[in-house]
Amino acid sequence: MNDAPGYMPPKVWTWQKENGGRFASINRPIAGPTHDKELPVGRHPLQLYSLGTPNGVKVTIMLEELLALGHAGAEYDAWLIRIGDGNQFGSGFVAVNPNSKIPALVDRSGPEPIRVFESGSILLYLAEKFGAFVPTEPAARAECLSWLFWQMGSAPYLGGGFGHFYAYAPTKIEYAIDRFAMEVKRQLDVLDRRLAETEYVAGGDYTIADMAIFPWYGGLAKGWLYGAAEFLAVDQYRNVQRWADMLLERPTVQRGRMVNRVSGDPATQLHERHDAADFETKTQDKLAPAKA
Ligand SMILES: N[C@@H](CCC(=O)N[C@@H](CS)C(=O)NCC(=O)O)C(=O)O
Repeated sequence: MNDAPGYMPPKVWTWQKENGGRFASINRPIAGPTHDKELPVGRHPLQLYSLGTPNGVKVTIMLEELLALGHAGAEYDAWLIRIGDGNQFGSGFVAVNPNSKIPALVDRSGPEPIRVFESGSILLYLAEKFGAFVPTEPAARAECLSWLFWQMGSAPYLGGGFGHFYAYAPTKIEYAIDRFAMEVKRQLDVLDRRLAETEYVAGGDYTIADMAIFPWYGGLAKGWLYGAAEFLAVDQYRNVQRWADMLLERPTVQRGRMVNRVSGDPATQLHERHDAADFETKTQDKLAPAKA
């Protein structure tokens, strides 16, 4: 096996700053803010502080879905949190999410602001607030929430496990890549078998379970994550592919994927979203002739 040679853990772990791999500059063993920085507040009831990663995209898809359904109360300002620059450690962000990770939401529609952190919790909060995308009938609701929490429990193996060791770790460790590739393929198979039985993940209806799972497992199936499509042979998961293609056709999903995005084709990046017209401006930018 091609393992890193001869590491013996010391009696007590100490922080070796240079050992953090690609994220050495932001990973720390302590919580709390590193600097004072208030968060900006826009004019809409909902203030989102996020980045266009799979966890961030779950929430922007949900907000775009709610707006498309006509819920004006779902109007939102999406502010950019650049995690590579440590924005998640500013005092204002930490006050909204003590865990210092995007996405974080503040609902300012009531007498007192309500903070919500953890993407699954934000999806459920919004679904309950607007009475949409989560079933009320007990069996259907249980199925939806089971798949939502399946995603929350599973994705760390995909991102923090497989993605980290396959794409980001400074050395390729066969044992770690093997272990997490096996688990991620098992997860893809779980989803594939489910989607062989039902149109959407929780059954016949599109729900927050789809919105949570799509950016991770749909993204993996479509080859957007970690350059691992061939390695994991994602084409073999035909039902996941069918479902991901179906969701990708939704204009709401397309818009949600643009918000707070800072990589890829510049035409697909809307760094901040403060108005529905921001998407059109973006499209016009794309169509406008280049300035001489
Ligand atoms: N369980 C959390 C995970 C959030 C998460 O890991 N966010 C990442 C970006 S996808 C982050 O903010 N990382 C910054 C850091 O770890 O400092 C959720 O679903 O909201």
